[in-house]
Amino acid sequence: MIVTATAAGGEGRVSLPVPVVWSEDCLRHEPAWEVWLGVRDPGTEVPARALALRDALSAAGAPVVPAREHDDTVLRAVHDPALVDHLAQVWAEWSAAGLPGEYGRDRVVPYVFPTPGLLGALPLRTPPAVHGRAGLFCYDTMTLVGPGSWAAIRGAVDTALTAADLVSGGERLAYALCRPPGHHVTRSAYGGSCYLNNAAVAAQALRDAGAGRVAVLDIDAHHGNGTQAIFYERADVWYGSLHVDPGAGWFPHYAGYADERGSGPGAGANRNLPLAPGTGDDGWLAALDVLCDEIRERDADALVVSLGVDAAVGDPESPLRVTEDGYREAGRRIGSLGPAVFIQEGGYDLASLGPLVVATIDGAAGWGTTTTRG
Ligand code: SP5
Ligand code: ZN
Repeated sequence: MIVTATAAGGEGRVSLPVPVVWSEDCLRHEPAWEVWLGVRDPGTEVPARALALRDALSAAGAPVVPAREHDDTVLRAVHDPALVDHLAQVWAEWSAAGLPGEYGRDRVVPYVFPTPGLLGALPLRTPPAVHGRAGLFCYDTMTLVGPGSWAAIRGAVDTALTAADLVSGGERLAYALCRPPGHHVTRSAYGGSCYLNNAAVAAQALRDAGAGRVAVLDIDAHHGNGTQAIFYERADVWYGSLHVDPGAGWFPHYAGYADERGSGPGAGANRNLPLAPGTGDDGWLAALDVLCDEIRERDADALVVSLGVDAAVGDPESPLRVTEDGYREAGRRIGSLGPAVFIQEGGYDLASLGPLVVATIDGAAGWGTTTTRG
């Protein structure tokens, strides 16, 4: 029996019984800026996000578990090893080229992108100059690399893998406090404030640990184009997302449309539910139900949840209008699906981030209701 918190708290209160996986390294990435439409704006995906989340989850009583180091086996299966090597080395090369010191370029930002229209029939080369090579792996100007970035990027992967281990080992739920986030990263290209795809790595780890069918449910406000791309031709990992309609002018602009259903062996194993700007709890939860039904029909053995809380009404980065109660209800519905690894994605309102994630995880754990359950 679980005795749950009362409105007054105190007597009978039990802690949020979901392990929170944490790596101090995740604080080391300081993007500093986002170059958006040619102007350098202050970064939104800041270390304070992780501290706000950790503090709120600890205050709710969740056990904080250190991330364990993992080798690169799963990471290099999910991603092009050239992308992993690039991220590990690019800051050192950028510094060695004198770009920060002599030219005031304090972060890695690409300026030339090898689009299909540029290349035509030419082979895709690897430019020797690091400032030219940056655009080979990065598809936007908002996702900057600095001195501590690699430690945080790799720490986030270890965080996701540790949470996946916990669920493979029998925990019903685990939460990975990943930062930087990951769902915009394809097999070989990063962007959207993301560098390596933590959720995709967790999904592959669950597969490797014996789950035959894995579902990735993405409730971040933005479409997870990277996760979709990684699994687009696979039948063993289903991907479903609800997000603000890219066709209404929102990032990632080129993916996230309803007619993207998977291809080859993965045909039918991808589902996008784009939502109109302004969509609130009712429309968002109705779309969530469509995805939950599909996950049940597929009889997934394990679930990865890309948990972005930027669909919240107070978030500066999306026009969706989901409330904290909406997130709690989403948590309940997701929690009923089976074992789940929650991976932190976006969410940028520092004041409400923590309560939103606590509400979601709390809903999933079935904890925090006002009655005593048996
Ligand atoms: C993980 C995640 O949520 N990535 C989202 C990246 C999308 N960023 C788009 C940024 C657009 C420019 N922001 C303008 C700030 C207005 N408040
Ligand atoms: Zn987002």
